[in-house]
Amino acid sequence: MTEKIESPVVGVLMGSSSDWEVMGNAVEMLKNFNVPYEAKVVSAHRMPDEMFKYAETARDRGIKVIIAGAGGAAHLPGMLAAKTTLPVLGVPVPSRYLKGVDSLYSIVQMPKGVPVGTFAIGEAGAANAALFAVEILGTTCPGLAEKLAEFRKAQNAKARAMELPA
Ligand code: RP5
Repeated sequence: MTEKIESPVVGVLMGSSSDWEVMGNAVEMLKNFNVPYEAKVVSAHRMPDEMFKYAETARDRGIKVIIAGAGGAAHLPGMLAAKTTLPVLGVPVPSRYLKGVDSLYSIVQMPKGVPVGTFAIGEAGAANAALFAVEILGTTCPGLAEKLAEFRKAQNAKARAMELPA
């Protein structure tokens, strides 16, 4: 029997393995929704040729959304977006000295014409970028849209059950 291997529809890229602690939150969320993904280190300034190749070939390989996390002068999301018309979601990774405010400004301030959807600095941004990718995929996949609705319901129930100290 041949096992059906689902090819990835979301690419989770990061500029360094040091970004994994944050970007792993995106992967975890995609796993929760059973979305086939691939995760790779593709550094914009250390692997520029590989970065361009990834962006140029992603659509033909079946990728629908790219999530890109980077820290510091975080040009990875913007440069990927320059080379593909797939949606690129940028996650600012906290940096050592400026704590990710540099990453945020680098990613969010794309000049008009080449958009990058920019998320919050750190874990919340990574998780929300994955949720946003699921929402995009959910526009054409009713099963995913249903799972998202269940996810929201669970959050609602959790918040309603919250209690404060007397
Ligand atoms: C960026 O430089 C990476 O995205 C990472 O956030 C930062 C530091 O990289 P390392 O020096 O830890 O490899 O390109």
